[in-house]
Amino acid sequence: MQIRALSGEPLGVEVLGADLRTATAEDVERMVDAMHRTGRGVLVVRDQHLAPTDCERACAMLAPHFVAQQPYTRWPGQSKPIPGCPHLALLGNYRAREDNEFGMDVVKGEVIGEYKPAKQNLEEWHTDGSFLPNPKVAIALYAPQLDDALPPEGGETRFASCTAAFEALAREEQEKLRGLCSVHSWEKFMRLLESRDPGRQKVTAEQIAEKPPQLWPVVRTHPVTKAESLYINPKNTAAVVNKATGEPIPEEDARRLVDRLAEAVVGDGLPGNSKVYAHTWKRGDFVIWDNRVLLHAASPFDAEKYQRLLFRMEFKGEPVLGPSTP
Ligand SMILES: O=C(O)CCC(=O)C(=O)O
Repeated sequence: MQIRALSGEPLGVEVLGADLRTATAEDVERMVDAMHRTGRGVLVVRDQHLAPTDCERACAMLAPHFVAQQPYTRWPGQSKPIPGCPHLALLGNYRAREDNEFGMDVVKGEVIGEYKPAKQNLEEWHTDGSFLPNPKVAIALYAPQLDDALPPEGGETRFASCTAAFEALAREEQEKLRGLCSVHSWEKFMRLLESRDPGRQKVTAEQIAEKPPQLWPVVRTHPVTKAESLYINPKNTAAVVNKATGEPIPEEDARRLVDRLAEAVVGDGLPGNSKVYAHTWKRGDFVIWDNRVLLHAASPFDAEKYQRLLFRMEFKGEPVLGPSTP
């Protein structure tokens, strides 16, 4: 097994010559260690041949490093369950080649994944579930060995490091940011999705009450590497609050600050930008990323011409640790 930094990229390590169907706990530990220490939170394992149940096994092996596997709880628009794979969801516009593809309750020709067209803009960049009391620690995607399930252009998954962005800031600015928190709001996120799609069912006051906003530090510490990084989510930030006084800063200043910090992380967000690793999917790629220290975004592709299918798994959350220098 060879583990090396992704050549010419700002982040990411790749593993060659490994098989996640038979990898030992020691192999997995080496991969995760390289992902944290060298990869700034992105690990790409190449050339895998994984059935859905093998993905389950791979994630069970990874789980001790990322709190625990998160069971897949389905809401409208998401993929149907795969029998025997309680942690697995499907992403993309792929149509079943036959009835009961992957053992699912689907008919030939049915779209079997959750498909949300991506945009190229900065708004697409996010970290998953920051509005939860325990934001997710990691997400994994796998590109199955199918010859018609990846677009030949577009459809990359883009990553940018919130740790690198924090480290590049001036000391005085780092110090200022350590004194701020931001409000991560599920309602704000839902209203954004509703504004993009007027036909989308509006969330109710009751649903909003079930997911109250969370106040998280703008600078967080990684529990393993102890590195500090920015923790922002432009899609769902409702306010920025001064930690010492508990007072929100003026709304316009908060919006400008979050936009500026997002730009510090992703630049213009486009593939080719020196801050961005755009993962071009190949059949058999298994990618896991540390959701605590990265922003990510899917790139658009021509869904009229091409199909895309990825298996998706996630890992449970943990409370966000504040700055290591109070
Ligand atoms: O489809 C992709 O490339 C990214 C998916 C994503 O944003 C996620 O799983 O949170």
